[in-house]
Amino acid sequence: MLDIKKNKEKVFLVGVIYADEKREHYLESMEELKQLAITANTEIVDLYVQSLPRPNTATYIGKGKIAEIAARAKAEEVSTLVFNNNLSPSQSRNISDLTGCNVVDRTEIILDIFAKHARTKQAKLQVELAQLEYNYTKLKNLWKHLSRIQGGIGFRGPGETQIEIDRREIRKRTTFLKQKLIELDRVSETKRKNREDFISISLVGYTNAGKSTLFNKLTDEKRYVADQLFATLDSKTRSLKGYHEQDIVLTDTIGFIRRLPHRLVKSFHTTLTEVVEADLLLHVVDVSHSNLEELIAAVENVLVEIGADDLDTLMVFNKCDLQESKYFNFTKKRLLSTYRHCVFISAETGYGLDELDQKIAEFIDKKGKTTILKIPLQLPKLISYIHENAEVICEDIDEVNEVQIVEIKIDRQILDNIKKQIKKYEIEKYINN
Ligand SMILES: Nc1nc2c(ncn2[C@@H]2O[C@H](COP(=O)(O)OP(=O)(O)OP(=O)(O)O)[C@@H](O)[C@H]2O)c(=O)[nH]1
Ligand SMILES: [Mg+2]
Repeated sequence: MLDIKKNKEKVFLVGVIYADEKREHYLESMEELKQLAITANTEIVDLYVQSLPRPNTATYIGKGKIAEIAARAKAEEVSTLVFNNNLSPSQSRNISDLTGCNVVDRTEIILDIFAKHARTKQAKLQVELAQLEYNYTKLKNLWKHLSRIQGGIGFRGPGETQIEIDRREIRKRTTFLKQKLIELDRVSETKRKNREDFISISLVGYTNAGKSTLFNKLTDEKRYVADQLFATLDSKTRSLKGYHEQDIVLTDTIGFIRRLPHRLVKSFHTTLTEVVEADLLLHVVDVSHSNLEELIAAVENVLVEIGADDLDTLMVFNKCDLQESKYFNFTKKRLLSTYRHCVFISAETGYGLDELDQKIAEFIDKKGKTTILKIPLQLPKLISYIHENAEVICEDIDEVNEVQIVEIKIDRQILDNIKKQIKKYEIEKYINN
């Protein structure tokens, strides 16, 4: 029989606890790195955690620790070190030289999982874009580093020239991928348009919270569900079963994680559009997680980043079946006092789904026909146009994000035109960025 374990890459996980960091907090993030490494199909041989006032500039962890790891790696045939933080290009290179191992940082392992899990054309392009952009940043830093050491005016070493060529190639490919994604986005936009008279609900939440399980339960789909991180990388929309069938569509999409690389969020912009344009978000939370507030905060941060933080949100506390009843009552009480709109369910057993259904129905009944828009301040004519053509309920200026937020009642067709203008502006900004 084939021993699958033998084919797995053997790895050590490595992390640093800084002086100002809580140990418990850090260990949890190491636990998450463990999950990432398992999802990436590696065999974890051991974990190394070092307490340091600050990371070592040259080797990230101490030289002594590096020597210890190098010896163990050789003895145990470990080929890769996975770091719980992002490393500078010179740190990666130094560690690799000293240990003879491949060095992978947190962003790279996330990108590796994304690459393995990408199924649709769109997801594949999005992952490639994120990988290129991450490599580009690394090359840029490496280039800076080389020019600092080799320094002399007019000096152009062969390494430097190669990096210049790589950078140009990466830039070319990046522009190509962005264009392709915009083309695919047009197709998705047409699909979204056909659904415009529907009320749209999107599932958001930390990876592994149970979004796809709930999606399958509420629709007739059989999406891939797995006890691993980032099982879902694309989005899918289906109409909701039962009572609201004609009116509501539900979208399942990619899960979030703490310290999700910013570039990844940007690359997944087309997939995440479904989230931004939803009428209601169902924020699915794994209630059995020991530190769920932090997971909620991580998701909220990404929602801010993609501009979906002001949408109506219902907190859906899932996996209630995993909680022992005495703790569950305590947790429930605490969460009820913090979150006004919440419901407790188990997507697996069906517990609480009637209540969820009822909350969704209440939301639909309540939802008037007003729309909230964020208009870039750079589009003053569009703002005047809105004043002339819509009934403005209220408005405010968000100076930090340079947008005017308006709540309006408006004709559907005019709203479409306005959205198109905003989209066009955002795409141009995105390509030029
Ligand atoms: N016990 C229990 N397990 C659940 C429940 N809901 C989901 N799970 C399990 O949790 C794991 C993750 O479920 P998914 O539905 O794939 O989670 P997801 O949020 O879509 O995850 P990503 O797509 O990776 O972001 C699977 O093993 C599910 O079987 C639940 O209510 N109770
Ligand atoms: Mg999923």
